[in-house]
Amino acid sequence: MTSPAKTTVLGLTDEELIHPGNRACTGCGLSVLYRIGLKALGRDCIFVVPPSCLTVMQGLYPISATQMPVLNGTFASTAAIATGVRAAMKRRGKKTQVVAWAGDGGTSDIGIQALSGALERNEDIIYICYDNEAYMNTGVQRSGTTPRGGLTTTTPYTGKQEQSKNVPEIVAAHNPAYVATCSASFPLDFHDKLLRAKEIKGLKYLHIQTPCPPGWGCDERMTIEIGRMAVECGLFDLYEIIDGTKRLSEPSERLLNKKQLRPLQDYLALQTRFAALTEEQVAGMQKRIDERWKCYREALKEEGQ
Ligand SMILES: Cc1ncc(C[n+]2csc(CCOP(=O)(O)OP(=O)(O)O)c2C)c(N)n1
Ligand code: SF4
Ligand SMILES: [Mg+2]
Repeated sequence: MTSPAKTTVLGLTDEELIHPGNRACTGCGLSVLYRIGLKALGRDCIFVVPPSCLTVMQGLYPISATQMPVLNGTFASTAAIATGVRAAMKRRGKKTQVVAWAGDGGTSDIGIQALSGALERNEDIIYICYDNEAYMNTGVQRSGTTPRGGLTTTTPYTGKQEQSKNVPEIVAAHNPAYVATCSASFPLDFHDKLLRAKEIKGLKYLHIQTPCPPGWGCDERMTIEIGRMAVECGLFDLYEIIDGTKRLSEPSERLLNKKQLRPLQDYLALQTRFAALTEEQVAGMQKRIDERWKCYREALKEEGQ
């Protein structure tokens, strides 16, 4: 497969679809994503957003940070509402993109049944999950995607005990039209994945790791660096699945040529949420990452690349 076209910073449209000034915290990864994501989506779309930091960022009526229509729904029903809005648009003969944009709590936990239903029906919507790995808007409670060992306000002092849910893989098991993982630290990669998603019929799912300084206990100026580290350590893999074929995206693909990945400890050390991890736990996490990347390399060898 040839590499897809890449947008550079200079190639982004000058048009801003969010107003200057919003209620996001300083250093919020979501605010970067949202600004760049809207540039890819363009004006002809309607957002469906459940309770989350995004609702706060967008503002309460009549104050709004977004120039496009936004429908705020209940926590459990984002994908179901988006289904209905898309059906209404179709009835009116409109191509308007319907974009469900939810947090990890709203996706991996309470919204998962509505998402699973929409996936099964292969609804013609874009579903974006920005994953800041906890319920941030309500004070950093653990979610289904909080990493094991991570501290939140509702985990024991030893950190979360359970393995996190791999939502993109759960979604991929439904065989939708398009699945992609993205990072707030690679906004142009996200931008171009959205451009591709817009051209595909059926359900398109994008899952974005999104650093959150107050929730992760990191320096506000480190947002982009920390998200980059997650990718460079091989912890968070960027990929696309189109027609059932998985392909690593360039920031992750380039790791295949590296003899050694950046140590996971570099990433963990910058965040107080990982303060409870023991040396053995970190070593176990590092081992799992190394094994996964060994599998990627072996699969590539088998393909003869
Ligand atoms: C049924 C229901 N339960 C709880 C809430 C309270 N609530 C609002 S936002 C939120 C957290 C959402 O977390 P997530 O989806 O991860 O988005 P984030 O806040 O991290 O952006 C919660 C628990 C609610 N609005 N509705
Ligand atoms: S709590 Fe985190 S995700 Fe929410 S607005 Fe602040 S930085 Fe962004
Ligand atoms: Mg969240």
